[in-house]
Amino acid sequence: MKKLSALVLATAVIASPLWAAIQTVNLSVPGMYCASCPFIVQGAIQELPGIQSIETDLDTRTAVVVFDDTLTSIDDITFATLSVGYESTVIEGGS
Ligand SMILES: [Cu+2]
Repeated sequence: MKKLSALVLATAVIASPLWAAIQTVNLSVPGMYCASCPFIVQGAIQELPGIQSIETDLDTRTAVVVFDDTLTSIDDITFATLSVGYESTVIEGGS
C-alpha cells in the first residue's frame, strides 16, 4: 500500500507538466444573497491549490473558476464552497 501510493505520487509529479490543463468551470451558487457572500465563496475557493482566477456574480449567483486540473478538481471546488455554507453545482453547457 505504501509502495503503491509512492508510485502514484511519483507518476503524478512526472505527469503534471505533460498533462497540466487549465480548465474553466461555471458554477451556480444559489445561496449567495448579499454583497459579502461572493467574498466568502471566493475566499474558500482561493484556498485550493492551482486556482488561477475566480469571478463571482451576485446578480446571477454564479461563480466562474479557472483552475489547473492537475492540482484541483471540480469536486474540490464544490466541496470548498459547501464547507463555508454555499452549495454549488456545475452549470451545464459551460465552457
Ligand atoms: Cu451574504
